[in-house]
Amino acid sequence: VDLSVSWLGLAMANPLYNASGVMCRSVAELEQVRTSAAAAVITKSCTPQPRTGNPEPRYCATALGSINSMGLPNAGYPYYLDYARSYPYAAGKPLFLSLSGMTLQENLDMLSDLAAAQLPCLPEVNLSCPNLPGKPQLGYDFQACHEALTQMARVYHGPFGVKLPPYFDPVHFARMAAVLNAFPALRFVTCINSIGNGLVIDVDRESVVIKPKDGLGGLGGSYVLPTALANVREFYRLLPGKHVVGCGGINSGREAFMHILAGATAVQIGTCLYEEGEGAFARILDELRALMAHKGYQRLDDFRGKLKTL
Ligand code: RRO
Repeated sequence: VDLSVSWLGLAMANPLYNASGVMCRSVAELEQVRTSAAAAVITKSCTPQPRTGNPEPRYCATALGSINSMGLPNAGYPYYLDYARSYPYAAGKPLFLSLSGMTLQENLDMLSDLAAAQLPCLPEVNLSCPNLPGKPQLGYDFQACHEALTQMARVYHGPFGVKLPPYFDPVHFARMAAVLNAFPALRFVTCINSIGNGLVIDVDRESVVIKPKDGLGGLGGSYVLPTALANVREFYRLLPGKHVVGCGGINSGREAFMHILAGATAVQIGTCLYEEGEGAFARILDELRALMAHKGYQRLDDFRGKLKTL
């Protein structure tokens, strides 16, 4: 069984890497991912200046997934740029840099600087952080997304991608796809960020479980799998010629298979990686390989995007 993926001129030994935000804030964490069975690495979303993020507790795992309101804690764009400058690209694990400016101007500043640096890493611009008090998710404002992408494409001419929030309505899928299809340099979309502003309740304590926003936070893990799959499948159909990266609810080879069947080129692991550690990559790969062998598939192209309807 051959798990390799080649896309955007990049070669990956397999389709798995970390979801931005998990195991990727410090160089030590990034190196944990890079030296694992993951086939690529993405950094924590960054802002021009370092941020400490929201007050703790700000992440909690449950039986079905996780809730977080981290608030974009990060070491600052220059820290991740330094990592990207010294990254061993020749070792064959592509590097993605997640950018999440607090304003359009901050994204433009980071993208201009990254363009000047001429590095082989690819930006994934985060249009979907749900956890900044008072700030709506850009991905839910189609006109603002069109304006932001127009200005970003003016300062950054290379291939890039965006991290999208989950959408829940066919009209919204179509409207966002129309925006994204206007930008040929936009080569991939990552679906999905966490489902924003859920509320997890602890019955024993009769309390919320995270401190920021009186307990509201982004949901990840098994809670979000069907929503993630719907977003992957819909954007796979609506964005011909672009790649969809699947993220949301992958705990085993089975969910990785589902994302790829729905059309994902590659897949990211978030909550499961946070809870299990980097050993999750090798385990999920073993399971995916076994499932493919059982079905008689030799490579990912044999089933990618081939989800049947009734
Ligand atoms: O840091 C966060 O609170 C965070 C971000 Br930027 C994001 O994009 N998604 C998420 O679940 N948490």
